[in-house]
Amino acid sequence: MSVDHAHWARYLQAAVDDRREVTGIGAQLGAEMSLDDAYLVQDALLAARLFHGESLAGAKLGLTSKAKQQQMGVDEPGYGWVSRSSVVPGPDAEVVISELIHPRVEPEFVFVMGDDLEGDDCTADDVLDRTALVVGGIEVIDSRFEAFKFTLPDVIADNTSAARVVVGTAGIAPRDVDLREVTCTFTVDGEVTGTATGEALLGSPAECVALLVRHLARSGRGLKAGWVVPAGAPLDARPFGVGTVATASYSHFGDVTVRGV
Ligand code: 0L1
Ligand code: MG
Repeated sequence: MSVDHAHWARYLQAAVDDRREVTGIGAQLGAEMSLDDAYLVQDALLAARLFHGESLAGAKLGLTSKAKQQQMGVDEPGYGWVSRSSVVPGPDAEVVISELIHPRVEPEFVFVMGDDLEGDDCTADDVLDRTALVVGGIEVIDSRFEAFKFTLPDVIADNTSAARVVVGTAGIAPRDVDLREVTCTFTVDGEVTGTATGEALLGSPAECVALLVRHLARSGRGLKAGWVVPAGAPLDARPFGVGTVATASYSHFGDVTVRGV
């Protein structure tokens, strides 16, 4: 099956620009896209955004916890890009809901890179060596697909539903604590949705970032010093609308709060 990557990138960008849900790509092709094709659609989407003046502030992982994989019915992580305009400084932030389609919020462990990092043999130790800080965050995801229903290739083409990411400031050096033991409690409108530790991210947040680096190495790319790298949500995502207040409280990174306005 031949996939027109630029066409599907325009299709997804139009959904972002018009703030409307669209039908899954695989459903329209009549067959599931390959993951390679999905990443090529994602690349075409990124290239168009860079052409129109966007810049990169990082890269991300999604679907790295069982909670997220079960919520979305997939069994592998996905990788995407963090654009500069999507980064919202925390720890207390507001996000304009009318700019989005049907957003959800989820807590994130965010790596702030101290040095460039690339290589198909990257390990969790390499990640810890090149990371300046790990901070708490909240990602606002906004699948462009109807009712957040998608296949893994669809969501990868859609840059893993990335929309906004609130990045906290109270971080710690990555070797000052075992990141697997950092706890996160997520509260939405006063209700605790759950508590999890970093271990929920495929056993190790640093190993998640190493997976991302090895993925980027397949196309000769890597992480850059100063980039932010959300490693994934240890808990499932919750609806986020006007008036919603979500707080992620981390044992070692303090609180990060986002309000929908
Ligand atoms: O960051 C994420 O885990 C999002 C991945 C895509 C799945 C979703 O939209 O929930
Ligand atoms: Mg996420």
